[in-house]
Formats: sequence, C-alpha cells, structure tokens
Amino acid sequence: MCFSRVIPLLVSLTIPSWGGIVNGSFEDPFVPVFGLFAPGDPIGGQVGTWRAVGSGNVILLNSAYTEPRPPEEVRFDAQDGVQALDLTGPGNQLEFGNITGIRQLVATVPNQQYVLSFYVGNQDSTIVPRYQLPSSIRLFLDLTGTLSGHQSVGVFTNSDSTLNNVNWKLFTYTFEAQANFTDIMFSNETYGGEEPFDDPGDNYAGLDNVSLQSKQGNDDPIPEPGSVLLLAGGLAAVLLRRRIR
Ligand SMILES: [Ca+2]
Ligand SMILES: [Ca+2]
Repeated sequence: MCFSRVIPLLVSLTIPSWGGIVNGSFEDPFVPVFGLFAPGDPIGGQVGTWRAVGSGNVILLNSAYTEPRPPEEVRFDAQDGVQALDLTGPGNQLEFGNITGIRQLVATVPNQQYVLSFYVGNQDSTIVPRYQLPSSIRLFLDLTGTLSGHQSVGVFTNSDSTLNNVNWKLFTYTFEAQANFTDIMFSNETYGGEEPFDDPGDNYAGLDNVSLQSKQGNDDPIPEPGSVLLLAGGLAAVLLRRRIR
C-alpha cells in the first residue's frame, strides 16, 4: 500500500476461532482501515499468535481501505473475513533494504505429515502504477523446533489478475514434522524497485487464510509456547535477515 500515515490500532476482544494456526485469517486485532506492526509486535491478542519479524513494518489492511482514483477505485478485499496482511509494509520495504515478515510457532506431532495452506494476494491495478507486478512470498520452516533451523522452502508467486482489486491464489505445502513445535515464517519477496520513478516495483503482497492440518485431517492441540515466543521473536528476525541476505 502507498500510504505512510499511521492510524492507531484498535485492539479487539474478539477471540478468533482456532484451527491449528492462531489468527490465520488476520481478523485480530480489528483495524478500521489499516494498522502497522513493527518487528517483534504480536498480531492479535491470543497466546501463540503471529509476530512481525525482520527490519520493517508489515500492514494489516481492512477491506474498507481503498485508493480512490475517481471515477475508479482500487480495492483491497480480503480473501477471508474483512482483513488480510500486506507483507510489503508501507511502500515496499524491500526498496529500502528492509526484510518484512511474520512468524508463528505451532504445536506439531513428530513424524506426522501436515498440509500448510495459504492465499497469496496480487493487486493488479491499472490506475496505480505501483501494483502492476506479481506478488511473491517466501515460506520458511523450522522443523527442529529449536528456533535455529529455519530453512527457506520456496517462493510462492501470484501473477493472476483481478482488475483494480486483489486476486487471491491458494498455495499448499506439505511437510513432515520433526519436533513438538514447528516454526512457520513468511516474508515478502515482491520486487520493490530500486529507482522509484523509473523502476516502481510493486507495493502489495497479500497473505490471508493461513491454515495447518494434519494429513489425517485433524487439528493439533492449541500451542502454549508463551515463554518461548518472547525469545523467538528476536531470534527469528535475525535468522530471517541472515537467510535472505
Ligand atoms: Ca482475513
Ligand atoms: Ca501486483
């Protein structure tokens, strides 16, 4: 998104429904238009929820956020519910050398196979130039649960178009858990451009409706890694920077 003005976050008391991933649809906290999250910030109020990682802010967008260009407007409708994350942050933070991402530590059963599914959003505006390239998100997993074994497992790109709105594309990734916890991390890989006027890059990489299910179709018990999470936020930020650069 292009705006740099910050609107204070409103913290909702709504408890999101649980399905393996906490706050997988990014509906918590409720933001009337948008909210910024700095590295280390929790996204939502529940134990075990996402934390922002990296060196720049990510943005939570409500579908109420639009960029009017009368008589048209660019819309940012969520894939699920009314909110979705924009991993590029304000502008595209890669343009400024900032890695932006989120992570969550989830409870897993060793030797069990899991399917991680998520939607990557590509804004394809014809009226705002900085949305006209594909959107890419990198997925990291730490299967060891030690918070030191993050591996990039792939970059997921959505090049499909929905005119002046977000096109949402479903991706899945299957893995076998090795430990009682698996750390899941997403980061922005959307081209940010280098010379703002000649090489605009793209300012949006949507992420919504993240879920994790065992191959047996069961959700695992709710994770309670409260004390581990505090440590993990900082470590993950460092790891993310190392792996990408
Ligand atoms: Ca959502
Ligand atoms: Ca785009």
